[in-house]
This record gives sequence, C-alpha cells and structure tokens, in this order.
Amino acid sequence: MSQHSFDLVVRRARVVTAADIVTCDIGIRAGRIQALGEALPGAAQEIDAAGRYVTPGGVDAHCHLDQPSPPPVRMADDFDTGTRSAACGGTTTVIPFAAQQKGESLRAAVEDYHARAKGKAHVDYAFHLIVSDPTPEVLTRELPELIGEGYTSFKIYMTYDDLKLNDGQILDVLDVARQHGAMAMIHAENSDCIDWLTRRLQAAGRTAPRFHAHARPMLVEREATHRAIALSQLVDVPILIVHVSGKDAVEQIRWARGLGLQIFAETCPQYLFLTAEDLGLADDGEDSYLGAKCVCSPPPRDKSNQEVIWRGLAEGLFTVFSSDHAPFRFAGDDGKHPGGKPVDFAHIPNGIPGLETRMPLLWSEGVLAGRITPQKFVELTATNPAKAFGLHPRKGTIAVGSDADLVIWDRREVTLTNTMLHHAVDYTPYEGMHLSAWPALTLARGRIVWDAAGFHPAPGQGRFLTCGQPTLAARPV
Ligand code: DUC
Ligand code: ZN
Ligand code: ZN
Repeated sequence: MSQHSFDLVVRRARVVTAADIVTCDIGIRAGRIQALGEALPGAAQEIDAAGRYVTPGGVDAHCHLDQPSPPPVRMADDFDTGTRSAACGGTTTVIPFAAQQKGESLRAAVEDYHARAKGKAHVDYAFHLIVSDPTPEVLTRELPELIGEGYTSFKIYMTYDDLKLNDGQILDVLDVARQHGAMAMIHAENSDCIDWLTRRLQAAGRTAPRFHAHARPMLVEREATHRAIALSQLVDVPILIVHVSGKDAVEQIRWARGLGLQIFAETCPQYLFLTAEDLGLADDGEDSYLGAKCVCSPPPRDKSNQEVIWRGLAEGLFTVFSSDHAPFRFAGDDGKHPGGKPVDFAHIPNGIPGLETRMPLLWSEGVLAGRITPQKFVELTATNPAKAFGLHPRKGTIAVGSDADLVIWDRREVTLTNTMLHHAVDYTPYEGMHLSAWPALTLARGRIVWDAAGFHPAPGQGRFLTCGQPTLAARPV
C-alpha cells in the first residue's frame, strides 16, 4: 500500500469545466480523478499548475484513422501516429469510424477495425460505425446488436458513391437509431448536384483543385441539410449534422431549432481558419496544385462565413467542435497525388489533417482572443462530444470519478509548422499561423503523454471504450 493517497496531484489548477472555473488541486489515483479540493495531501508525483488553465482532455468525435480507401490511396495516420498526434495536441479520446464497405457486413468492418487499432493507441478510443449498405440483415440484426455492444453512433453519407444512402435508406437507418437510442451523424451534401456540377466543370477543362469548391457550393450543403432535418423530423429522432461549413447550413439548423427539433450541429477548424482561396491560386495567378492540401468536403468558404461559424460557436448553435482529421500525404503516390501525379479535383482524396491542431487553434483564437469563454471551449471540445456519444461523465469533464484526462495550457507565442506536429502527414494547412497557446502537458488516464520533454509513447495503453446511450438529447427520465 502506497504511503500516499494519490499517485499524482496537480496543484493550484484553474480547473475549467463546461459550467465553471475554480482554482483547486486535482488528486489522481489509478488513472481516475479521486478528489478535487484545496491543499490535498501529498502524492508520489506533483505538478504545479499555478496560474494555468486546466481543461478536460479533448474528445475528438470525428476523425478518420487507417480507414480503408480505394487503392492507391491510403490514409497516412493509423492508430499509432493518429493517437500520438492527438495526445500532443491535448486530445485524449478519439472516435474514428469503422466503415462498412458495400456488400460487407457491419460486424466484419468492426472486427477489421479492432485489428487495425490493437496494441497501437496511445490514448483511449471508441468507434462510430459508417453504414453504407443497410440491408435487412444490417437493419434488423447487426445494427441493433452492435448498438447493444457499445457502438452507439453511426455516420450516414448523403454523398460519395461508395458510401451514400438514398432518402429511403436514411429513414430506415434513422428508425433504428430511434428504436435503440443511437446517435446518427449526417454528412449533408447533395450528391446529384455535385455530380452535375463536376461534369460541367470537367467538360470546360476546369479541373484544378480550386474547382472542388465550385462543385460543392453552399446550396448543395443547404439542400441536403434541409432534407436531413426533414428526415429526422419524420422519424422523430435527434441527429448531428457534421462539418457545417457556413451560413446556408447554419440558417437551416437555426430554423429547425426554432421549430423545437433536436438537431445538433458540428463544425471544424477548417471552417474558421481556411477559405476557398486556400484551394487556389498561386502568387503568379496560375492555378496551383498546392490547393489540393486543403481539399476537404464541404469545402472551406469565405471570411464572412468564418464569422458566421464563430458566432454559431459562441451562441450555442454548434454542439460539437471536431477535427474531421482525414490524413493524406501531399507527396508520394498514395495521397493527394494518387498514382504519383496531379489529378483532376474530383479525384483528389478529400480531407485534411487536424487532430493535433484542433484544441490549440480553438483555445488560442477562440478563448484567448475573446471570442468564446473557456467554459464554452470545454463544452465544445470535450463535454458535449462525450455526451453525444455516451462517454460522459467518464470522459469530457473534470469531476470526481472521471478519467484523469487533462490538459494544462501554456500561454506562449507559437508559429505553427508541420515539423512540430506528430502526425504522419507531410503538411499542415495551418503552416505559419501564429498562435498564443499550446498544451504544456497532457495526461491520459493519469499518464503524462505530452510535456516539455516531448511525447511519451504508450502504444497499447489507449483502451477501447464501449459507448453508452447518448445523453445530449432530452428524453423522459
Ligand atoms: N470529408 C468527409 O466527409 N470525410 C473525410 C474528409 C472530408 O473532407
Ligand atoms: Zn463527412
Ligand atoms: Zn469525416
């Protein structure tokens, strides 16, 4: 028996939760928070956090790791490099996607994904499902069974040929979510409109990366968002609309909320810090393939839309702030240059890296710049994602009994460069940005995974988490 009450005490922390900021000590034992109080007794290890904010470790509820892609394309990050990068950026729980291929069982997708994660993760992880083939077997047996086993959320795509569902299929899947208390995440873009615009752009020879944004204007997101809301209303089930990019979709969500519908919304750093110009033009005015680095869907919009997204974060329109980390290398032949050469915008793998930068970007430019409160930051990056996916209060807060997942923040000037990041991607879309903060230390279940000495690897220490029922939506108790 140890002579100490705690394994570790974090002293004089300015503890931020979604509700409060209080200064106290945090006593940790066996990976969990055992006490919050003043002048807690001594511990084997002590960290002085005087004057520094301490937030819950981030829960990144939308990131793609080692998700199979059609060859030659391959994601750069697996559960090792992805969770390493997460830890160094203050994220201690990730929820990537076990993606069903059409013709494959959901169970097979889950088993394959466990094999990909096994022994690699440095922080805890859960799985969402991606339902791309809702056969009667999937709807009546597999999905209900998997929900019961702790896979309580799934993503539905309204676009991408290999993933998209039609409206009838979406209704079927939402009905399962309603019956079994699961959370459906919806990627809302109108597939036919995108295809039609893409064909016209290609026919006109407009194939550079920047035309990705022309093929996916805000109205295709607006229409699909409206339709997703209608489908959710018809089934009477809450949904989470993911990666909302700008004003048009925001208006639809505001309207739905005004009707009293339980429509939740997620946004991501790319809609605050990038614009369609980043897909774009080189200094000499020529189309540049460098824009492929920022090709993601929906595409980034413009400055005025960035302001709409900031306002939505501050006002509570958005429930969750995720990275949508989808890691593809720029160089080589398996990422943004599939087969080793520049390709037409429609064939550029969609997605950008962001697991490590999500928390520092929002803390620096949101909290320290006075756009959102520290409590709102915690709500968006940790508490709400944990609630939305049935992980709260084990994850997403600082409370007695919760896992000791913490971030201590440093206020310091940082120029963001890819060399300081820990993912396996060869670029960051935020290269050269000036930030005023970075995590000084990350604790994952009481273990230091990131501090001034750098990253402390713990492959296999990250545990798989089964998820309970989402607790965001009101229901009778
Ligand atoms: N869009 C998605 O829907 N998923 C991965 C990345 C992206 O850009
Ligand atoms: Zn998506
Ligand atoms: Zn995604």
